[in-house]
Amino acid sequence: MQDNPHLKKNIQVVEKILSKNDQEAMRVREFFDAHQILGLNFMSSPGSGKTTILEQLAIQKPFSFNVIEGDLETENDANKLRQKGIEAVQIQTGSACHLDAFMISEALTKLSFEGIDVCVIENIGNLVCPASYDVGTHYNIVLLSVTEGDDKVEKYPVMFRNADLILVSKSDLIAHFDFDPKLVLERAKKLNPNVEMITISSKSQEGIQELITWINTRRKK
Ligand SMILES: Nc1nc2c(ncn2[C@@H]2O[C@H](COP(=O)(O)OP(=O)(O)O)[C@@H](O)[C@H]2O)c(=O)[nH]1
Ligand SMILES: [Mg+2]
Repeated sequence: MQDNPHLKKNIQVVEKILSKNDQEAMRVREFFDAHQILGLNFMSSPGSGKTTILEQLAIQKPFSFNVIEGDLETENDANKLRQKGIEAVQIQTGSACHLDAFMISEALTKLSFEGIDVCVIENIGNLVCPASYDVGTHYNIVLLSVTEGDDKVEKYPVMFRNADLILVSKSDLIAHFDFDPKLVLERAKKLNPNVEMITISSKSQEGIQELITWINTRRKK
Protein backbone atom coordinates (compact mmCIF):
# COMPACT_ATOMS: atom_id res chain seq x y z
CA MET A 1 0.00 0.00 0.00
CA GLN A 2 2.77 2.45 1.03
CA ASP A 3 4.41 2.04 -2.41
CA ASN A 4 1.23 2.85 -4.30
CA PRO A 5 2.14 6.15 -6.11
CA HIS A 6 -1.49 7.31 -6.33
CA LEU A 7 -2.02 6.81 -2.60
CA LYS A 8 1.25 8.62 -1.85
CA LYS A 9 0.18 11.58 -4.02
CA ASN A 10 -3.25 11.71 -2.35
CA ILE A 11 -1.64 11.76 1.09
CA GLN A 12 0.67 14.58 0.01
CA VAL A 13 -2.26 16.65 -1.30
CA VAL A 14 -4.27 16.16 1.91
CA GLU A 15 -1.22 17.07 4.04
CA LYS A 16 -0.70 20.25 2.00
CA ILE A 17 -4.36 21.30 2.42
CA LEU A 18 -4.21 20.64 6.17
CA SER A 19 -0.99 22.58 6.63
CA LYS A 20 -2.44 25.61 4.78
CA ASN A 21 -5.52 25.32 6.96
CA ASP A 22 -3.37 25.12 10.10
CA GLN A 23 -1.55 28.32 9.16
CA GLU A 24 -4.86 30.12 8.63
CA ALA A 25 -6.21 28.69 11.90
CA MET A 26 -3.20 30.22 13.66
CA ARG A 27 -4.12 33.60 12.18
CA VAL A 28 -7.73 33.19 13.39
CA ARG A 29 -6.46 32.37 16.91
CA GLU A 30 -4.17 35.41 16.81
CA PHE A 31 -7.21 37.53 15.93
CA PHE A 32 -9.18 36.10 18.87
CA ASP A 33 -6.23 36.61 21.23
CA ALA A 34 -5.65 40.19 20.07
CA HIS A 35 -9.30 40.96 20.88
CA GLN A 36 -9.32 38.87 24.08
CA ILE A 37 -12.07 36.68 22.64
CA LEU A 38 -12.55 33.05 23.68
CA GLY A 39 -13.18 30.92 20.56
CA LEU A 40 -15.29 27.76 20.97
CA ASN A 41 -15.91 25.09 18.33
CA PHE A 42 -19.20 23.19 18.90
CA MET A 43 -19.26 19.87 17.06
CA SER A 44 -21.64 16.90 17.00
CA SER A 45 -23.99 14.82 14.87
CA PRO A 46 -26.89 16.72 13.35
CA GLY A 47 -29.74 17.19 15.81
CA SER A 48 -27.86 16.56 19.06
CA GLY A 49 -28.79 19.98 20.40
CA LYS A 50 -26.05 22.50 19.51
CA THR A 51 -28.32 25.33 18.38
CA THR A 52 -30.76 24.77 21.25
CA ILE A 53 -27.95 25.15 23.81
CA LEU A 54 -26.83 28.36 22.09
CA GLU A 55 -30.42 29.60 22.27
CA GLN A 56 -30.40 28.87 26.01
CA LEU A 57 -27.18 30.85 26.39
CA ALA A 58 -28.75 33.66 24.34
CA ILE A 59 -31.70 33.81 26.76
CA GLN A 60 -29.51 33.76 29.86
CA LYS A 61 -26.71 35.95 28.40
CA PRO A 62 -24.10 35.06 31.04
CA PHE A 63 -21.49 36.59 28.70
CA SER A 64 -21.59 38.50 25.47
CA PHE A 65 -21.17 36.22 22.44
CA ASN A 66 -21.60 36.00 18.70
CA VAL A 67 -21.93 32.93 16.51
CA ILE A 68 -20.63 31.57 13.22
CA GLU A 69 -23.10 28.97 11.97
CA GLY A 70 -22.15 26.22 9.53
CA ASP A 71 -24.64 24.20 7.51
CA LEU A 72 -24.80 22.77 4.01
CA GLU A 73 -27.92 24.80 3.25
CA THR A 74 -30.30 27.34 4.88
CA GLU A 75 -29.88 30.32 7.18
CA ASN A 76 -32.24 28.77 9.79
CA ASP A 77 -29.86 28.39 12.75
CA ALA A 78 -28.42 31.91 12.35
CA ASN A 79 -31.97 33.27 12.18
CA LYS A 80 -32.96 31.42 15.39
CA LEU A 81 -30.08 33.11 17.24
CA ARG A 82 -30.71 36.53 15.65
CA GLN A 83 -34.29 36.30 16.95
CA LYS A 84 -32.78 35.98 20.42
CA GLY A 85 -30.60 39.08 19.92
CA ILE A 86 -27.35 37.31 19.04
CA GLU A 87 -25.29 38.46 16.06
CA ALA A 88 -24.78 35.45 13.81
CA VAL A 89 -23.16 34.79 10.44
CA GLN A 90 -24.33 31.78 8.44
CA ILE A 91 -21.84 29.86 6.30
CA GLN A 92 -23.47 27.58 3.71
CA THR A 93 -20.94 25.05 2.48
CA GLY A 94 -23.14 23.48 -0.23
CA SER A 95 -21.56 20.05 -0.02
CA ALA A 96 -18.50 20.38 2.25
CA CYS A 97 -18.91 18.38 5.45
CA HIS A 98 -16.79 20.68 7.66
CA LEU A 99 -15.84 24.30 8.18
CA ASP A 100 -12.24 25.32 7.56
CA ALA A 101 -10.15 28.19 8.90
CA PHE A 102 -10.46 30.21 5.67
CA MET A 103 -14.26 30.18 5.96
CA ILE A 104 -13.94 31.38 9.56
CA SER A 105 -11.52 34.18 8.57
CA GLU A 106 -14.05 35.47 6.07
CA ALA A 107 -16.94 35.19 8.54
CA LEU A 108 -14.96 37.17 11.15
CA THR A 109 -14.95 40.19 8.81
CA LYS A 110 -18.78 40.18 8.92
CA LEU A 111 -19.06 40.27 12.73
CA SER A 112 -18.57 43.10 15.17
CA PHE A 113 -16.41 42.30 18.21
CA GLU A 114 -17.14 45.41 20.25
CA GLY A 115 -17.86 44.20 23.80
CA ILE A 116 -17.85 40.52 22.76
CA ASP A 117 -16.35 37.93 25.17
CA VAL A 118 -16.91 34.67 23.31
CA CYS A 119 -17.21 33.64 19.64
CA VAL A 120 -18.94 30.30 19.11
CA ILE A 121 -18.61 28.30 15.92
CA GLU A 122 -21.39 25.77 15.34
CA ASN A 123 -19.71 23.34 12.98
CA ILE A 124 -21.38 21.16 10.32
CA GLY A 125 -23.32 18.30 11.92
CA ASN A 126 -21.33 15.08 11.74
CA LEU A 127 -18.75 13.29 13.88
CA VAL A 128 -16.17 12.79 11.13
CA CYS A 129 -14.90 15.67 8.94
CA PRO A 130 -14.94 18.62 11.40
CA ALA A 131 -12.60 16.72 13.75
CA SER A 132 -9.65 17.04 11.35
CA TYR A 133 -9.86 20.78 10.70
CA ASP A 134 -8.51 23.33 13.17
CA VAL A 135 -10.76 26.38 12.81
CA GLY A 136 -8.70 28.61 15.08
CA THR A 137 -10.75 28.26 18.25
CA HIS A 138 -9.30 27.65 21.72
CA TYR A 139 -11.50 24.71 22.74
CA ASN A 140 -13.50 21.94 21.11
CA ILE A 141 -16.87 21.19 22.70
CA VAL A 142 -18.37 17.94 21.41
CA LEU A 143 -22.00 17.01 22.03
CA LEU A 144 -23.22 13.44 22.23
CA SER A 145 -26.96 13.14 22.83
CA VAL A 146 -28.30 10.19 24.80
CA THR A 147 -30.38 9.18 21.75
CA GLU A 148 -27.19 8.47 19.76
CA GLY A 149 -25.80 5.77 22.05
CA ASP A 150 -22.82 5.62 24.41
CA ASP A 151 -20.83 3.52 21.90
CA LYS A 152 -20.13 6.49 19.62
CA VAL A 153 -16.96 7.57 21.45
CA GLU A 154 -15.16 4.42 20.35
CA LYS A 155 -16.60 4.57 16.83
CA TYR A 156 -15.54 8.18 16.21
CA PRO A 157 -12.23 8.39 18.11
CA VAL A 158 -10.75 11.29 16.13
CA MET A 159 -13.62 13.55 17.18
CA PHE A 160 -13.54 12.54 20.85
CA ARG A 161 -9.72 12.56 21.08
CA ASN A 162 -9.80 16.23 20.09
CA ALA A 163 -12.61 17.15 22.51
CA ASP A 164 -11.80 19.38 25.49
CA LEU A 165 -15.34 19.10 26.81
CA ILE A 166 -18.02 16.52 26.05
CA LEU A 167 -21.63 17.53 26.57
CA VAL A 168 -23.86 14.50 27.05
CA SER A 169 -27.00 16.23 25.77
CA LYS A 170 -30.76 15.59 26.03
CA SER A 171 -30.28 14.10 29.50
CA ASP A 172 -34.03 14.58 30.09
CA LEU A 173 -34.51 11.56 27.79
CA ILE A 174 -32.04 9.27 29.54
CA ALA A 175 -34.72 7.05 31.14
CA HIS A 176 -35.85 5.97 27.67
CA PHE A 177 -32.42 4.88 26.40
CA ASP A 178 -29.70 2.45 27.44
CA PHE A 179 -27.10 5.17 27.77
CA ASP A 180 -24.44 5.26 30.47
CA PRO A 181 -22.66 8.65 30.80
CA LYS A 182 -19.99 7.03 33.03
CA LEU A 183 -19.04 4.74 30.12
CA VAL A 184 -18.76 7.76 27.82
CA LEU A 185 -16.31 9.48 30.16
CA GLU A 186 -14.34 6.27 30.71
CA ARG A 187 -14.02 5.67 26.97
CA ALA A 188 -13.24 9.31 26.21
CA LYS A 189 -10.52 9.46 28.89
CA LYS A 190 -8.77 6.54 27.21
CA LEU A 191 -8.45 8.77 24.13
CA ASN A 192 -7.74 11.99 25.99
CA PRO A 193 -7.13 11.82 29.76
CA ASN A 194 -7.75 15.57 30.16
CA VAL A 195 -11.24 15.58 28.65
CA GLU A 196 -14.09 16.86 30.83
CA MET A 197 -17.79 16.00 30.62
CA ILE A 198 -21.04 17.70 31.56
CA THR A 199 -24.45 16.03 31.37
CA ILE A 200 -26.81 18.64 29.99
CA SER A 201 -30.40 19.24 28.91
CA SER A 202 -31.87 22.32 27.30
CA LYS A 203 -35.30 21.05 28.38
CA SER A 204 -34.69 20.42 32.09
CA GLN A 205 -31.80 22.93 32.29
CA GLU A 206 -29.58 20.28 33.91
CA GLY A 207 -25.93 21.22 33.38
CA ILE A 208 -26.53 24.61 31.76
CA GLN A 209 -25.05 26.50 34.73
CA GLU A 210 -22.12 24.08 34.82
CA LEU A 211 -21.46 24.81 31.13
CA ILE A 212 -21.65 28.56 31.78
CA THR A 213 -19.11 28.20 34.62
CA TRP A 214 -16.84 26.08 32.38
CA ILE A 215 -16.89 28.80 29.72
CA ASN A 216 -16.60 31.70 32.19
CA THR A 217 -13.47 30.27 33.80
CA ARG A 218 -11.80 30.18 30.37
CA ARG A 219 -12.79 33.65 29.21
CA LYS A 220 -10.00 36.02 28.21
CA LYS A 221 -11.79 39.05 29.70
N1 LIG B 1 -35.68 16.31 24.67
C1 LIG B 1 -34.76 17.20 24.27
N2 LIG B 1 -34.76 17.63 23.01
C2 LIG B 1 -33.82 18.54 22.65
C3 LIG B 1 -32.85 19.04 23.55
N3 LIG B 1 -32.05 19.89 22.90
C4 LIG B 1 -32.50 19.94 21.64
N4 LIG B 1 -33.57 19.14 21.46
C5 LIG B 1 -34.33 18.92 20.23
O1 LIG B 1 -33.49 18.25 19.30
C6 LIG B 1 -33.72 18.73 17.98
C7 LIG B 1 -32.42 19.18 17.35
O2 LIG B 1 -31.87 20.25 18.12
P1 LIG B 1 -30.85 21.29 17.50
O3 LIG B 1 -30.47 22.23 18.59
O4 LIG B 1 -31.40 21.88 16.25
O5 LIG B 1 -29.61 20.36 17.12
P2 LIG B 1 -28.30 20.69 16.25
O6 LIG B 1 -28.54 20.13 14.89
O7 LIG B 1 -27.19 19.98 16.95
O8 LIG B 1 -28.12 22.17 16.26
C8 LIG B 1 -34.77 19.84 18.12
O9 LIG B 1 -36.03 19.29 17.80
C9 LIG B 1 -34.69 20.23 19.57
O10 LIG B 1 -35.92 20.73 20.07
C10 LIG B 1 -32.90 18.56 24.90
O11 LIG B 1 -32.10 18.91 25.78
N5 LIG B 1 -33.86 17.63 25.20
MG1 LIG C 1 -27.89 23.49 14.60
